[in-house]
This record gives sequence, C-alpha cells and structure tokens, in this order.
Amino acid sequence: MECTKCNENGRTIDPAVQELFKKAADEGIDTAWDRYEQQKPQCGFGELGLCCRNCLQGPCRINPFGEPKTGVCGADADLIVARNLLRSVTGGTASHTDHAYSAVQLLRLMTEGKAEYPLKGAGKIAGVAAKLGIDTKGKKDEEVAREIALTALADFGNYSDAPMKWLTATAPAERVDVWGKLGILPRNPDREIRRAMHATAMGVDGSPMNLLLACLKSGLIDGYAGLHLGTDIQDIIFGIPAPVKTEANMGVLDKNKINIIVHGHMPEVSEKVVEWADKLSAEAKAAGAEGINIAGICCSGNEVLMRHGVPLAGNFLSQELAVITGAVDAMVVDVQCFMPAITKVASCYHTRIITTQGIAQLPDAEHIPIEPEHADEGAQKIIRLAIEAYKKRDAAKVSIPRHKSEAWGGFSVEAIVGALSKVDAANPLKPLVDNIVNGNIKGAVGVVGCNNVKTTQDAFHVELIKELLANDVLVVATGCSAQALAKYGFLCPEGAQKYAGKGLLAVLTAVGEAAGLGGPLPPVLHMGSCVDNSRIGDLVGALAAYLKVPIKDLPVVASAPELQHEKAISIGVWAVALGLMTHIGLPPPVLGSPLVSKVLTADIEGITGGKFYVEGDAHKAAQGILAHIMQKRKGLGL
Ligand code: SF4
Ligand code: MSK
Repeated sequence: MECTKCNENGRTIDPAVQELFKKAADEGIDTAWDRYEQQKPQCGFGELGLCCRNCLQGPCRINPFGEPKTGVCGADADLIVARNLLRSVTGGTASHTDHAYSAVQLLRLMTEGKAEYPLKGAGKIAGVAAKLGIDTKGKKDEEVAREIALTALADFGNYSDAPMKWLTATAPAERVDVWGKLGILPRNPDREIRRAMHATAMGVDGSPMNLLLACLKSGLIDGYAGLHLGTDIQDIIFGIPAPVKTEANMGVLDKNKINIIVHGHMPEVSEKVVEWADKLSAEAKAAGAEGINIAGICCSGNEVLMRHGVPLAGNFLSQELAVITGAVDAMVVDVQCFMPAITKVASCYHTRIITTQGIAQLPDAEHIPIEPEHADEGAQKIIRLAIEAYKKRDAAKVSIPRHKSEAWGGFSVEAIVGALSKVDAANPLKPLVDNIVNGNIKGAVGVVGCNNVKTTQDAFHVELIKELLANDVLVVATGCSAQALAKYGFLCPEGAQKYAGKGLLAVLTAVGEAAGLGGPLPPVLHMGSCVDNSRIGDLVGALAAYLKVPIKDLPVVASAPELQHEKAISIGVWAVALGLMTHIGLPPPVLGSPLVSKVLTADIEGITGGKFYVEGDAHKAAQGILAHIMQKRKGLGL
C-alpha cells in the first residue's frame, strides 16, 4: 500500500484511517483527534514541566519569563522538572515491570501445574539458564523453567543491596561497570520504584542532578526488570518468534467472519484468544459466519503476529477507527494503551469491549478475567460473547477500507542470527560486521514507539525510515512504529527493492537468499512488541561484543519519532544509559528547565556515551542521525 498525503487536517497519512474519518463524521463520532482539538490550547506550564502538584500547598507553577521563580516550598524550575521527569520515567518503568512480573508468575504457576498454558519455548530455556548461572544438567525443562522463575522472583524479593540479578546476568559487562561506578545499579525493582516515588515527594530530594541519576536508574529497571525479563519469560512460555508472513491495516478485517481485535500488551491474553478462536470455529460457523478472524492493535497484536502471523488491524491511533468499521464484534483488551474512549465509540455499534485484567477495567465494558488458573474458561467466554455480538451486527453500518499490505514479522535475535548463519555458519555475525566495515551498511537504527495526535499519524515513522534506508542504514523496529511501517510495505521483501540503498539491498538480498526466502529480507525487520526492545538491546550488545568495543562506539541510533506513552520515555532513558544517541520526535515536558534539557541532550553523553536528540522534522532528524552514524564510523576508523 502506498502512503498517501495527509488528509486535510494533517491527522494521518493512513488512507484506511482517512476513509474511516469520513464515516466517523457522517455518524457523529468523535475520535482522539477531535478530543485533541477540544484540548487546545494545552497548558504551557504542563508542556514545559513547570507545574507541581506534589503537595496540597500547590498546584504551584513557575513562570519561565518572570515571577514566580519558585513554588511555595521553594522548589525551582530545575527541581520541579527533574521531579516530574523521574515520576514519568518511573510510571513507564512500573508499567513494564508489572507486565513482566505477571509473566513470571504465570511461568511459576505453570511449573506447579496450576496454569492452563503449555510450555512452548523450551529452546529458550538453556540460554537464559546459562546467563543466570543455573545448572541444567540432568534436569527437565520444567524444573529449569521453575528455577528461572524463582530467580526472577528473587530479584523482586531482594532485600540486600546487591544489584538485581537479571541485569548483571544479561547486560554487557562494560555497561554494568559504568553503571556501578555511577551508583545507579538497581537492587529490588519494586524497592527502587517505591524509592523514586519517595524521593520526588514534597521535602525529600532537592537535587536535580541526583534526581536525574535516579531517572537513569529507573531506565535500567525498565530495561532489565521490564523489557529483558518480560521478553525472556514470554519466549520461554510462548516460544521464540521465527519469521512469519502476515498482512497489515484495516483491510485484514473480514466482513464474512467474526472479527475479534486483541489490543494491549499481554500475550497471556492474546495467545488464549487465538487458541480458542480456532477451537470454537465450528460455533462461529453455526452462527452463520465463515469463521473467526483475529486481528491485532498495539503490542498484543505484535505478540501474536510474531508467533502466529496474526494480521494487524492498525496501530495506536487506529484503535477507535477499527471499531468505526462496524465490523469488529469484540475488542479484547488487557493492559496499557487502550483508550477509555473505546467503550463510547463501541456503544454506537454492536461491538463488545472486553476487559480481562483486574487493574485495567472500563465502566461500560464486559469484564471477563483471564487468569493463569482459569484462562481457558475466560477465553471461551470471550469467543462466545463475540459470536453473540456478531449475530447483532448491522450490515448497513459495516464499511471496511480495502487497504492492507504484506508484512513479515518474527525477527527475534535468534531468527536474525539463524538467517545470518546461513551465510557463515561458524561466525554468524561476521557477514553483518563485514558489511558495516565495508560500508554496504552505514549503521543501524532501532525505530520504536507510538503514534501521537500531535504529529501526523505514521508520517514521521515513514519519512524518517525512507531516508535512512536510502542511505544504507539497517533498520529494526518494534511496537507501533513497526506497525506503522508494516502498513506501507516496509516489512515485506518487495520493500527492499523500493526503499533500500544499493549497499543495503545487496546485503538484504544475500542474506534473504541464503536463508531460503528466495529474495531479499524486508528492509525493516520487525523485532516485536515494546518489551521486545530488549531484543534490539541484545543485538546491539552482541555486535559490540563481536567488535570488542562499548555500545557507545557503534554507529547505532535509537529513535521514537511519534512517542506518547511514559513507557516510551523510560525505554528512551534505558537506551541512553546503554550509550545510544536516542532521537525523539517530541520533547518530554522538560523544556522549562535549561539545566535538565542540557543534561539530557548534551552533558549525559560524557557520562553514559548516549544522549537524547530532539528533532521534530523527519528530514532533519534523518540527517542528524546519519551525521551521528558517520561520526561513530570515523571513531571506529571506518
Ligand atoms: Fe508547590 Fe512545593 Fe508542594 Fe510542589 S511540593 S506543590 S512546588 S509547595
Ligand atoms: S503499544 S507504548 S502506543 S508503541 Fe506497545 Fe504502541 Fe507506544 Fe503503546
């Protein structure tokens, strides 16, 4: 599918969403973009991070152009901004860590025979166990899996001052050393999250620099107690993803089938929905449908795309529009990134919104818990509710845009190394590194993160990546960024000819053909969901280890062009702690403090080797990223 120009309001370049805007307008339904207009002008103090509500003497706000320069307690702009930033990073960290904790508990219950999930990722167990120093000799997979789960839980129960094991076991040793010297190695992740909330309370930490160090620590908790832990455990439970073909955008919805959308982040929910949709397809047919069609939105979609090739209906800002097709019978949500507005939109149709997690309920939704011990029962109820809803579908209200693109997913590190090993079995990373050295590949960019109503949906992802690919930059993607790129043909082999520069195309073709794909690899490799950013971290760490240099010296950049969630900020802080320049298309609310802004975009480079790079124009951002890559190449003598 070709990307088209933005519609008249500059809202989106997605033609399917544009089409559905017209339907929404005809039917009098508001979406996030309409609500954004109603919010304008948004509060300038809030945008700059200069509002404090941390005690009941406030809210206090700092005037960046004059008085007052302090809040009632004397906190100035730097302190208020740094405190707000730490709360925001910690919010993102808590989200990922709680998500990972659920997966760990599920694995523990599975090893006690108490959870209705089979162990599908035996291939992951040995590698994770080796990193954690768990002896596997003579033990069954379930026994080792249990020790892995208990090791993770020991981190959450750690009452000593020793750093958390998952970090020291999985992060590059050079980084652990740097972070140790900075005094930011996290201990028990829950304790550190608690401490960050405490430090930012009224009358506790008054040092902006100390708070910024705490931000880095919080980023590390996100990286290792959230992302890495989450990916490792989910791969053990659900299997290591392998390349798989699918399709993306609203055209994947099928008017002849019962359409169920999985939305959120937890594969323990989306996997069960996929399983029971298949098992209950006869009931769907008995209701007059041709079958059950599961489609994804956000990272629940990414999880089942990576492991089963489940198609994508859209990314973050598409969620309401998917319901507006009138063809969605049920939307099943778990945690994070579903808008409270979806129940109101759904009330205009027959669509059932189904919540599944105790911490994430919606007043007008159906709540069907998916819990480890009763997941099958819950999933069956969900499918049957969707079948009932389908019977009430109003054909006159159904309009599914035809737009969709072929897309490939499933590029775990194991899958990428597997493909490279077809070129050099003894030394799989060698072909990649050789091509970086000879300049066929200039460098690599990991593009991640969300959509945000403040920027045209998908435009930044697409324009930035087009320019980087044309300049022979290898691109990997996760989250809603991967979904954006999926919609416009960046995730299929044909996209390589269209978008990749000569050098990059030669490499993608050589690896793709050696791996038996009969053509090039897609120009953008989909590495998974937001927690799967750990896969990007592992790939970058492996490259650094191969070259025997720190990550900060590699020609590698991270980018979140259209970020919206606190999780995107905490992931970004982790990337900066790893030593990566991290581009963001929108600034977080820190511009009210020249000190904090300077530390994040400049001074921190002298501490971790990474820094934030804020640029809201796609072309300028591409040029800035390319300049950084060339500078790093020069540093390596390339
Ligand atoms: Fe105002 Fe200080 Fe209270 Fe914040 S902590 S609301 S700046 S008095
Ligand atoms: S879902 S965090 S909108 S990427 Fe992971 Fe998408 Fe951002 Fe949510």
